[in-house]
Amino acid sequence: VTVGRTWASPPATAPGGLVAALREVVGAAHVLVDPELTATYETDWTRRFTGRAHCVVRPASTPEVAAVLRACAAHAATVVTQGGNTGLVGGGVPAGGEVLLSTTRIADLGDVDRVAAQVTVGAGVPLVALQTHLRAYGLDVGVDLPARDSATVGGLVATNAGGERVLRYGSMRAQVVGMEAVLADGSVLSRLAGLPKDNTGYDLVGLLAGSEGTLGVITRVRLRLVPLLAARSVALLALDGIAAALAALAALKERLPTLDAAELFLAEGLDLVRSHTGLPAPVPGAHPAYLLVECADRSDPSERLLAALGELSGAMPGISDAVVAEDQASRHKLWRYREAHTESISAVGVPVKLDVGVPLAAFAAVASSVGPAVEGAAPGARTIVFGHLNEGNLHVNVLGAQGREDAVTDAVLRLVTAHGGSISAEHGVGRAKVAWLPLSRSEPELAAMRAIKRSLDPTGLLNPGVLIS
Ligand code: FAD
Ligand code: 2HG
Ligand code: ZN
Repeated sequence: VTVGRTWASPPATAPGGLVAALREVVGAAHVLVDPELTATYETDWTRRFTGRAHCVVRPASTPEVAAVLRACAAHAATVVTQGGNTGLVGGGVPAGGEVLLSTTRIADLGDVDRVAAQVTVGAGVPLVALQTHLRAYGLDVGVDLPARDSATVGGLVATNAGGERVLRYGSMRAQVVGMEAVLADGSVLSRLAGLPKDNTGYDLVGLLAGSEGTLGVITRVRLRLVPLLAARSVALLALDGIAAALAALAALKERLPTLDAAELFLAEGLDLVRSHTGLPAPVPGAHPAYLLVECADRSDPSERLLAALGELSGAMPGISDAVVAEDQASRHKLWRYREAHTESISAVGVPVKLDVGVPLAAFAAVASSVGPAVEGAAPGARTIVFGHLNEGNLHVNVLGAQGREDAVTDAVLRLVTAHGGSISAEHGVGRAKVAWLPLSRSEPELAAMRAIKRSLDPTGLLNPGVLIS
């Protein structure tokens, strides 16, 4: 098992002449070999995964990507695709010696088709740039997440990212109505018509979504859009435990058709966020659990949210306190308590990140068993748990487990799958969880996945060691 540790940095020794060939394709300025320039591409956001690239190549279009892949194939070099490098499972950084293909120059923002409510954009467009582009049309994209400033559309599709609005709109795959992608042999799949009805066989677009760069390089994406719902209201509930959070969520879903987020964090995560950010306590006192909910509509949803909370506070003893934010600055402040978890954890150390999906019926049991499971695998390690409650998506972050990463991963993923859960809810498998994929996929499924990989990428050019061993 080669997960759970930082890879050594072998000398970049891909076959000679490749850099020259790539310069021919994209221009000398867009092939980086100087370690000072390549360094930021070679380590992932968490700092857990790192490896030297043979070089970094930055094509600007689909034909350039195709020519890059052909050149790499001709030189028997392997390729790792990278978008915004915000991935959390080590899938977008080299293990050592690969060509790193950065998509950030493929950043065209197409005209919005208002009738169809669709847009085609380059894979390297950051999510925030897409959101800004759409705002002018009164439209939005159905996925949002804290890495929005850097995460790219291509990365979001390749990982089938989830985030904070899955409750209302589904994950990234559900937003994709078309795609252009370059396969390992340089051929181009182009399905950008965005036809709402198109029953002509295998769903290749859906297959590439969530393939984590192992089947092709996504270059353009056609997305379905949702109305921009600028009238928002956020509430933070302080609760006596996870069971109360689940009960409150069920009651709020019944009452609030405009609900679009339901995020959970616990006392320990809040303490960490507060010491990192200097934020004051959101409500007086300390509470075991917090549920952040957001409603979004064309007209102000605050009144209905307040009314629903009023009904709950009389009927549910587990709710200790609640605060509601209506204006943008106060909403942002409440969101910070939840969204600042990842950076606050990384400020303390390099965590083992385990993003898992748990059936809601087992959610409270798993969430409370995770700490003891980690303690058994890495005594003294610190476990911080938070996540997207509606989807049963727990983010288990373990600090202070250096040298015990595999043991911690094994303990948590076995606990989760023993309760019918998934080893990855939204971040993907990447390099971090390859060894544990059989916990979530049966042997026939793995065989089918390997057969697909072999038929689309017979030489193993793309993202070797990611997703499929
Ligand atoms: P990268 O990190 O560059 O790559 C990720 C994977 O996709 C790699 O395997 C890479 O090879 C592949 N890839 C990237 N671009 C392409 C392409 N064009 N074609 C083919 N393969 C490609 N994720 C969530 O799901 N929900 C969250 O709420 C969430 N919050 C986050 C918060 C923070 C602070 C951070 C740092 C990360 C968070 N993430 C979250 C993880 C991350 O943002 C997502 O996985 C995102 O989709 C990665 O996009 P990226 O452009 O950074 O991809
Ligand atoms: C989030 O929901 C992200 O904030 C990151 O998915 C989770 O840091 C994590 O573990
Ligand atoms: Zn998340």
